[in-house]
Amino acid sequence: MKLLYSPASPYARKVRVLIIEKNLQDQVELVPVVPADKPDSLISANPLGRIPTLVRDDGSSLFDSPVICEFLDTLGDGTDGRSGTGDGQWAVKHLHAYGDGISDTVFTVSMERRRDASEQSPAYINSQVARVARGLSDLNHRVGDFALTPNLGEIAVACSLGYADLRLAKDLDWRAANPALAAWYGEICKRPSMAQTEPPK
Ligand SMILES: N[C@@H](CCC(=O)N[C@@H](CS)C(=O)NCC(=O)O)C(=O)O
Repeated sequence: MKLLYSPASPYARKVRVLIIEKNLQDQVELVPVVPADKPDSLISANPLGRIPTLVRDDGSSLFDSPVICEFLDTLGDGTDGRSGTGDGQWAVKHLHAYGDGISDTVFTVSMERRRDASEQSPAYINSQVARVARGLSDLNHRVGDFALTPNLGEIAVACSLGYADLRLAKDLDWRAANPALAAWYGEICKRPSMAQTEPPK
């Protein structure tokens, strides 16, 4: 299989973290692409031109990242609880969506800042930064339940924090405001899966 990805994408990072956590490196080749260039390899697999996109050995493709993660979690030794089971799966899916929602919000700020300066809206950027701050403050109260052998929800949150560091470092001192979340993140970043997928500065 091939995973089309870019090194800074928090969504692709989740998939890359999961691949390492589940020891699937031999089964998935990582192929870096630049979505803005609309390479044929990406557009033919995903007409929406977004990464991550997984191209399976039979040529079929899977996106977006939650679908890829749930598929990969069925491989290897089978599901090892990364997706949750029974009623517990809903808490995992919820946290996964929560982490992705934070990444989505950071991503909108990043996109807004790529527009011409005269077209950017500081009020819009401030409202998005405030949305991230509210989410992280709430997660700071929930983090006591988080594990260090991460499920898909915890992986999504960890990758969203890495993305906030990458794109909102000057806007948000989230560690000072959220010490419990910062402590958990500091520990989870020691895992090889997180250390090996750190986005480029
Ligand atoms: N919900 C999607 C989001 C994917 C996404 O927005 N990826 C960005 C990169 S971080 C992308 O491909 N952007 C290129 C574009 O939209 O043209 C997922 O979870 O896979």
